[in-house]
Amino acid sequence: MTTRALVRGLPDSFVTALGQAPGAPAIDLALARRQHGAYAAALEALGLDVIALPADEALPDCCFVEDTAVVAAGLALLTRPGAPGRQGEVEAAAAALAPYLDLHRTAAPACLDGGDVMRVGDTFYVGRSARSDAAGADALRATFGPRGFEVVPVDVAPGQLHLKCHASAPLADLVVVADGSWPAAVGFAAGVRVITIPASEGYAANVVGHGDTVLVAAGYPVVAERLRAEGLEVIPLDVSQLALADGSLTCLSVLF
Ligand code: CIR
Repeated sequence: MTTRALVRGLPDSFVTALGQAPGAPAIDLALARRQHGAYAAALEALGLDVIALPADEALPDCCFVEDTAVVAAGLALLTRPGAPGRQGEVEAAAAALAPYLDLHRTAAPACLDGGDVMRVGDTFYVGRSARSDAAGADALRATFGPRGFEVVPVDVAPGQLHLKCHASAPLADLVVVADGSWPAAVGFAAGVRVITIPASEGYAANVVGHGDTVLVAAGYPVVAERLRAEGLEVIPLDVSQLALADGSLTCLSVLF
């Protein structure tokens, strides 16, 4: 079965994207675009069918398409992003996904960002964050519960944008978490392997898996080594300019 990846280009206004830390270097737009292009090319090289939406100048953060939809079991839950200025990103994703998936919507006033939703097998862990609330988790449950998914709320550490900033599930039975970022009380199903990586490499806990390959942020040797030890092929990608806008690897695509 073909796996598709929805991605979206970077507008010039990306230099004003949310999440830039005071005093951080300015975003190099040309480099950011090259890094984004390399990401899409890596997905293509893995055999994914990449659907690239054009950027919208009115939506500086539109490349972070993950936040607009949660996809599983032939359904897409279109989100209602917690940052009001990002809510306009959803319609283009809806139009792109409509030919393939049965669309559901997150009704106002609920808020949900895809970056707060981590699927591990048939469980969705959903962050309670500044962007996603209890009603957003309810929307997830209403959409996917009838398909047999469980929804487990997880408190996101203060100061952390999304649940998946420091965690991801590159395989249905493999989770990568940064030390100290995942509440000890929230466990995983039997059979799920958990790689805990040093907090100093926490940014790179966010990886994208496809088959036995993982895309990993370049420059994080412990994470790369731990994934290789799991038998995975590691493809390092430099995403330094996307990171300046609080973005990481999963944020840049919706895989379905
Ligand atoms: C934002 O603050 O919304 C964007 N600058 C970054 C979004 C990153 N998305 C993600 O982690 N899923």
